[in-house]
Amino acid sequence: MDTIVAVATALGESGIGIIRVSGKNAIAVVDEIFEHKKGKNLKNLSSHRIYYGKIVDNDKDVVDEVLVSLMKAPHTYTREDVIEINCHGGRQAIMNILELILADSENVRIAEPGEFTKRAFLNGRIDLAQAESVIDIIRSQTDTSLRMSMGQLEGRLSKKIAEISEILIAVQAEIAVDVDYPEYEDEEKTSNSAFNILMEVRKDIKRLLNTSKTGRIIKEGIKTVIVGRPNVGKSSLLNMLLGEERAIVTEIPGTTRDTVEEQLNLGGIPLHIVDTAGIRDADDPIERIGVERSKKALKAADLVLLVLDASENLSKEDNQLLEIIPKERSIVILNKTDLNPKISEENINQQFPVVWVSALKGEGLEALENVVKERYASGDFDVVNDIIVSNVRHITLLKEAIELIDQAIDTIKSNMPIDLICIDIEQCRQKLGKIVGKTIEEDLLDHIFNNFCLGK
Ligand SMILES: Nc1nc2c(ncn2[C@@H]2O[C@H](COP(=O)(O)OP(=O)(O)OP(=O)(O)O)[C@@H](O)[C@H]2O)c(=O)[nH]1
Ligand SMILES: [Mg+2]
Repeated sequence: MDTIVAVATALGESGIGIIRVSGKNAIAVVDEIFEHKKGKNLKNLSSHRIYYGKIVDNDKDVVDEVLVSLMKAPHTYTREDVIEINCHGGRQAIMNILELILADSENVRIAEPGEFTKRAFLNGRIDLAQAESVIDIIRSQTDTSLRMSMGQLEGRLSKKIAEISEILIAVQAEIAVDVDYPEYEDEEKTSNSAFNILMEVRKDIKRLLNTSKTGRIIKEGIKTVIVGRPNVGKSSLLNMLLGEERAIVTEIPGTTRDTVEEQLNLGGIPLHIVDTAGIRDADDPIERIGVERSKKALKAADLVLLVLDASENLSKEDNQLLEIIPKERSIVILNKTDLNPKISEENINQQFPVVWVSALKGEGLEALENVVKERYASGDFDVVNDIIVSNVRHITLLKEAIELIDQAIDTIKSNMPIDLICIDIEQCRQKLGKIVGKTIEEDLLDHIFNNFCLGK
């Protein structure tokens, strides 16, 4: 494999920046530009140590003062030789060093996104499910989501998949014996035992799948949409939740034309939140498009926050909205409580939880937090210790695996020859194998790792 290099830290002003090199030429490439304080070459120094020195250009001018981590194969992130150069964090220092390394274009090239982790997978240090968890860890917005992804990196899901696969192999083996030595085996006994085992396997996979809704919410956030008629304070509510002036707020109805999307953390629960254009029968064509989008967002949401202006009587639009929002997924926000209230909870259909808020004064945040927590806290699962499936690819494969188990179970139930279920079981094992990357196509691999950031 080629030797690759990339900047592993975010580019911007920071204390340090890290440039990472991996591959058989890694040490030689860095030795060309690194002047160790004691004049030694990295190739002659011990592994898993950090060395102080300078990066110099072709004219031996000093480019930066650095610390170089030397990690010789195989005990490294990629299982190849890895060097990490810790330089000053400014964009220029990092780019100058990167350019110097890339000048040796015969021996090193820039890495693709996720290529270091892809190598960790291809070289057998981690399996595919673990590799996928790395990007989830990087993207984690909450402690819960970080812990969930760490569990996957530690191999909890992989271990469970391996367990299930082994059970399936045992079933296959038993059937094979039955077919090869029918005189010693009792087909009915084999059938019964296969049936019982498959029912258990089904339960196991089902249990994993049952965690996927929680898993998805923990990872992607609850899809939340703020709706209401114009000027009730939707954008103000978004800004209050974010703690910054993200969306434009004015006293003019129809201020928000297009949807505004943000990711936020509400008391440990991640929300993917959308502020929408006020819903009314608009004449303005641009506003009308916005209103259509709001209605669409309403349909796709896990959670709807309907904002009403408590300082005004319920209008026709408010009542219409109260009719169309989904009963089990909505919370009614009575905003502008700093003004004289004209509506009270009695005016609202009792099916909805009601929260009083003043987005202007920043009041009521905690009450809203509590209602959301009550609804979505992952009470049923222990995110730290349970296996929680959150990756769409894994969920799809588990669903396919369960279908194959069901087919096999049906075959046994209808008293067909037992060896007929072997194909289903084999295919089921292959589906499970794809989760950990045992049987996987090259283009799918590219697709998975292309979602990574550079330098990881
Ligand atoms: N007194 C008071 N005024 C508020 C409160 N929240 C919002 N407002 C005011 O109400 C007006 C409209 O606020 P926005 O947040 O723009 O309302 P919106 O629902 O996003 O409006 P559109 O985008 O036009 O649909 C602004 O003048 C806000 O300052 C509140 O809690 N109390
Ligand atoms: Mg608005």
